[in-house]
Amino acid sequence: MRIDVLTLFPEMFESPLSHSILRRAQQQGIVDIVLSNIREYAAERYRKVDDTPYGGGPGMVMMCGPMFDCVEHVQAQGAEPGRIIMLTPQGAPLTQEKVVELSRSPRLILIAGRYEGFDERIRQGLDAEQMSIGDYVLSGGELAAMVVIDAVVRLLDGALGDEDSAANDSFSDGLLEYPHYTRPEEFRGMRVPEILLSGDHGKIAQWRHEQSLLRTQQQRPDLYAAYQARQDAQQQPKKR
Ligand code: 9D3
Repeated sequence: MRIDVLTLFPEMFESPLSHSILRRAQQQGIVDIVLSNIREYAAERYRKVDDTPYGGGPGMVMMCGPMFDCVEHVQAQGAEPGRIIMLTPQGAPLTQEKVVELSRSPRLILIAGRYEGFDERIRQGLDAEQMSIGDYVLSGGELAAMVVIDAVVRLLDGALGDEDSAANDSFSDGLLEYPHYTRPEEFRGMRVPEILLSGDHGKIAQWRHEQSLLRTQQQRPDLYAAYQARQDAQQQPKKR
């Protein structure tokens, strides 16, 4: 997969991309992540990438010119036009389902913005999708783009080591994970549950499933309701 990132702050991406899974995936050729600085596509004098909004109002708006030039430049570097995704608070919040869908694309072009927002003709003219990572306010789209990259790349074939497995993740069966413990058996008076020391793998699996259900019910009633609905649907298939 190729991932292009269009940003005014390419340096923000360097550390996250040079550690752990993201670094390994790039070294192994599983993903090619290319950073482009939008400012390099601005007109020579002043290198302007933003301007005041027509109609007035606060803040600045990202201009069309540099953005179109930057997208067209990176698109010319690959056979695939790619899915163009703008990180904006106006997009639908990212879900694991969406992440899986994105991971099946051969190319993503992520656009991270600053300022109040993008000139609407960027979305329109590039036929870009909009994506948010949740209902809270960030200072720009860069961290959101990194979240998308991290979530997508770890799903690519060969990106995870043997120990990790995407299939075992929270959300893969719609339940939260059971609690984990490692040595020592007792820490500051808190003991590891006896069952985990018993060696009875059947009982342990059962306990972990119960804990998953309990945690999901307590921490994420929304996920729990959806899980139950799925179970009920399996128990009593709709007659047609
Ligand atoms: C004052 C109105 N603000 C809209 C809520 C303006 C505004 C806030 C934050 C405009 C841009 C931003 C920067 N945020 C992003 O670019 C962003 C974002 C986010 O803030 N939250 C969750 N997902 C995303 S994706 C991009």
